[in-house]
Amino acid sequence: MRIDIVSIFPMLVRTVGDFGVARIALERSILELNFWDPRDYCEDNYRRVDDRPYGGGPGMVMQAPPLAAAIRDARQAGQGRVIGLSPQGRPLDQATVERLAAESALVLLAGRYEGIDQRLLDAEVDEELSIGDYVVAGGELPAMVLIEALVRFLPGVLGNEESAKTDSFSAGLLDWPHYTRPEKFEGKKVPQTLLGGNHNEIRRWRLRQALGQTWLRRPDLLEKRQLSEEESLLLDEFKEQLKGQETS
Ligand code: 9D3
Repeated sequence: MRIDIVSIFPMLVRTVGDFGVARIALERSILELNFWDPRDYCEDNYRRVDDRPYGGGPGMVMQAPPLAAAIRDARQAGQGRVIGLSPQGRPLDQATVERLAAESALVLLAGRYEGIDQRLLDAEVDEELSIGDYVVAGGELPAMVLIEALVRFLPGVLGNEESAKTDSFSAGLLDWPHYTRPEKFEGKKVPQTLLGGNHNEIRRWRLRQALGQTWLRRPDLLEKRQLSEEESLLLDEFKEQLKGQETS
């Protein structure tokens, strides 16, 4: 996948490729990152990309002309759809990540200041995405979040076939609890089921925990999801176990 990033802080966004899965993807040429700095497209000698908002008020607005020129070059070079990172965008979710990961190229637009001239957004941006209902200072970290999420779905990135399998087993649920050595830590033992070799019991334990933790912490996720007969039974077992713990 080729990703072209339009940002006044290319050095910030490029660090996403210095570590972890994105680094592996870059090394294997499964991922290519290209950068387009709107300041390189300024007409003035001060490399200005912002100006005061029409109508008044605090903060500055990113000007359309340098952004338009950078996006046009990025589009021409990469041929990708333009995704704008914005607090006004649709909240990013896993289904969107998987849909975008199937594209061969994307252009990501990361803004700074209070916002971007609306005429630029109307003319050049195909889709606007937010990473959640909280405020960060610009679109660069959201773009990096999207890149890391996308890379996990690119074919040939280490472990992604195995992860895809477990992800579909527990799709729409929170993870089950994980344990590794030592078997006893500060007096607390690893659940007995995980130490035995009964794979069906281990599978049922994990699914029961995933359903139970989701019910406790994110009931909104369960409402969106239809439970199978086995899943309903396992969730009931989790609730019964919880009652037992409360009275003991
Ligand atoms: C008071 C109005 N603010 C909008 C919520 C102004 C404003 C704050 C921060 C405008 C832009 C920004 C910079 N943020 C992003 O560009 C951004 C973002 C975010 O702040 N939260 C979640 N997702 C995203 S994607 C891009």
